[in-house]
Amino acid sequence: MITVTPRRFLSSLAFFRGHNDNIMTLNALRGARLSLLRSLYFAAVPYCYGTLYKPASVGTKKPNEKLRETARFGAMEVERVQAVASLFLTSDTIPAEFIRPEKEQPAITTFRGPVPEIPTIDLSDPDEDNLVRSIANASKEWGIFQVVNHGIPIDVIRNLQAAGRAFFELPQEEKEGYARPPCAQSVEGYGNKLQKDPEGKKSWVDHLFHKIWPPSNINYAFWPKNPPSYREANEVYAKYVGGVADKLYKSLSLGLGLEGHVMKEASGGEELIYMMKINYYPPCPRPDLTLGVVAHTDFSTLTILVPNDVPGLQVLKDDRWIDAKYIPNALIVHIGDQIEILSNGIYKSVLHRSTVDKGQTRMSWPVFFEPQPEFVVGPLPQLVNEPDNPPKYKAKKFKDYAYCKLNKLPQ
Ligand SMILES: O=C(O)CCC(=O)C(=O)O
Repeated sequence: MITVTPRRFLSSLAFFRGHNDNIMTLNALRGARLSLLRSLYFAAVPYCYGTLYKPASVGTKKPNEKLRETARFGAMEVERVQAVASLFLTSDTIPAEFIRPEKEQPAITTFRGPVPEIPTIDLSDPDEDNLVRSIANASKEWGIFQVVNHGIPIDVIRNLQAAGRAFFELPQEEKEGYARPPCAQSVEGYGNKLQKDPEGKKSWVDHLFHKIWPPSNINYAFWPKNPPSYREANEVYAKYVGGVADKLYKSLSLGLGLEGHVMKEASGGEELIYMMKINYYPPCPRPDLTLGVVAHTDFSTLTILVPNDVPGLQVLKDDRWIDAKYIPNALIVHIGDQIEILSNGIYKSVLHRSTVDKGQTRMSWPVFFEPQPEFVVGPLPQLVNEPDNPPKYKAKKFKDYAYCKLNKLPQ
């Protein structure tokens, strides 16, 4: 019996193209190849995951070893959503594992009536009391707000975006050189799907994670060498975004009647890790059925996110999923779980998710401000008193919090 491996199947497609160019129009050929590749996707995915991919990638391989490995196991590229999307460009369907249950599908669950807008805050407001009040109120009522006049020059943001986009436009094999080793403890690297999904569903997004601060924690193996501007763009952005975070921590402290330095120190102080993530949501033929990032709150203290101009972020407000408006040059700030814990529940971490677009690539650049793994976070003693106001959360090391959350275990 001849076993049809994904590689044999691909070679026969190459043969097919070579011998039929003269009798088929290029477009017809492309259509035929796409539908054959789509069939290959459906036929080969279990094989690739179960047989080829696993044994080849167990262990912690260096990025360049992974690159060679991907070249050998070329069919592995179907694992990335960007590659899947390119096979379904002209289709009116998507693979079943991307179709969310109805209770999550954006077409069914997005609220379309009149809604209040996520607060927008001018960070250059000279009236500090007003600024503190606006940030504290938005953090209590929404857990999310947009900031304008934040002081990060437009060029710094454009350079960050251009470098990230150029990375995702590299050939698949080159991107695989930065893949997160499957058994690694850290989230750093190129890949998708971090959290376990009990129903085995997938999300329409690929990502790249790497630390951008502090310098002693950076692993440059996960920083793309291409485009060459990538490193400088990220280093410059790290300096600026840290300044915005400092300003926010200060207002969040003052908003609780605490001294300005408290929140940052209790979040990890100068050792705070800035974890960059780039989300790449390719165009999707059925954005009504799928999600980019599924509903979650962030593990972080704060998250500061740069979006591109394709809307997609949604937040749950008063039990309704509502769209975040795209505001040119604004940054989106999420209150994360650790600030909710430190404030003993006064500030709320925001439940959010992202949708995808039919015709355009959506991208976003969240930076998660996280404590070091061993750093302990719990309700601030200044905000707790027994018996009236007992702690609502356990104090625990950040690494233990993250482990429980990633593995859906009780905190
Ligand atoms: O892309 C977005 O707007 C949201 C991304 C997000 O929530 C995440 O990456 O955790």
